[in-house]
Amino acid sequence: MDPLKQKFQEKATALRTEVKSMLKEHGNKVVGDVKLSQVYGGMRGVKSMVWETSQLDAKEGIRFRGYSIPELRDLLPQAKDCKEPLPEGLFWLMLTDEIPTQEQVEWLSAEWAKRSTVPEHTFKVLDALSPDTHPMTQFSIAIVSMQTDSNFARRYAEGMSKYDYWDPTYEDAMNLIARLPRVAAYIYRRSHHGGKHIEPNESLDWGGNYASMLGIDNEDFKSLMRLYLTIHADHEGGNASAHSVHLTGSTLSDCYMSLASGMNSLAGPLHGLANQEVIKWVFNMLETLGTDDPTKEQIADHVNATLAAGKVIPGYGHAVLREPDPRFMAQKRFAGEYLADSQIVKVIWKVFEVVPPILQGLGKVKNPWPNVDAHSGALLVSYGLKEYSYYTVLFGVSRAMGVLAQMCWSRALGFPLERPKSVTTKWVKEYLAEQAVSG
Ligand code: CMX
Repeated sequence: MDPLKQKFQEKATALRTEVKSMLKEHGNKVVGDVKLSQVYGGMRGVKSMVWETSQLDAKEGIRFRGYSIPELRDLLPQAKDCKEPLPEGLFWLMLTDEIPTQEQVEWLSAEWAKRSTVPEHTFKVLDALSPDTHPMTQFSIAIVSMQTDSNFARRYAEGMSKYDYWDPTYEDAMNLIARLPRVAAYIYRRSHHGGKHIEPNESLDWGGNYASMLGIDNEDFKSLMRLYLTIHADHEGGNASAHSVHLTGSTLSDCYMSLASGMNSLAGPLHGLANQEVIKWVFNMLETLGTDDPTKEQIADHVNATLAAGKVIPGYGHAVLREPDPRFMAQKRFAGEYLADSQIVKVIWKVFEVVPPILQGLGKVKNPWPNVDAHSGALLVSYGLKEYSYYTVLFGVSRAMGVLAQMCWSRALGFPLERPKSVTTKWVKEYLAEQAVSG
């Protein structure tokens, strides 16, 4: 058994026993109330699932296994001559609850390189699609097409014990994550570079190799990719992409089917697609104003015109966060170190000064601050990756690590089919009437 799998099995076996006895003793304890406004309001704040790999605090932002993003930057192993963390280290941490050593992370880079061969039929499936098919559509189709290789589906068909579910799930998660950079880079090169593909370089780490296959030959871009793939990986379980993977996975759909489900959620403009919408909105503003250096007043006018047209300001607001997103701040820090002269970065920073007071002034927006998607496009444009319809695929490659690490945990802890209760408005009216009578 490989060292990561062995560590995971030890930890998961212990936690499964602990959770079982905790539920025996405390299973009836109440952990929250649900208000009618939450039932109609997208279930905000309803505690309804367990997600081991990360937890989100409204003010502090995300913590992965208890560590904030700045802490991870200090603690996770790095590639040679790079100051950003290796995403492999975060995956190890999410799966085992332990900060890995340099040696463990190098093992994982090599292991993913070994597992990274994409089936030939996936390239054929992609080649059958028009190159102008949205990259997220291509990504989702490519992921499902690889399901032919699912260990879980095969073992389930053969009749596996439920106590073994975690094992082929781990194998599928590792294989799928290993293959995603190749698939994602293939989509980019076929859609935007006439199908001139770049072969993988197996001596590179997971993020460095992805950067190299995209065709951006720049060491700082590799550093950006390592940071980007680390910070987008997980955001606790209730966000739409994670929750979709969790829900689909709870039916015992395998990692391929479940991840595709999550990617289809990520492709919505209120979620991951917001990263393309942000830069599209900024480009549109610069074109409308006829300048690449707008004043704050000009930006404010454009923001107000967007709101007056009944649209949201992409990259701002969040369902849980109530402060600037630490993932935004991590990208801002990167931009300050590597790209302080970039004109598009300067525009994003000015937008950051202008938008929050305007949104605050509307009196209804719960969080006027930027989220993760507000900054990423400016970094990518600065390195020449300007084709913004591709941006959500980058997010998706990263998100796979968090949701699939959790899927290993969900299988190991024996989580059941997810099946919450829904009600009709007629039921709500009758319930309210009964409550009124009973006083
Ligand atoms: N611009 C304009 N209006 C906004 C807004 C924004 N950025 N964010 C929230 N609002 C509005 C809502 O549309 C809602 O208006 P109505 O009452 O008229 O319907 C009101 O403010 C209250 O919304 P909220 O409770 O503050 O926010 P929600 O939890 O409902 O929604 C989110 C959260 C992210 C969907 C919303 O802030 C938004 O649409 N933001 C822009 C899209 C975006 O950046 N999404 C990416 C989020 C991060 C990610 O998942 O990748």
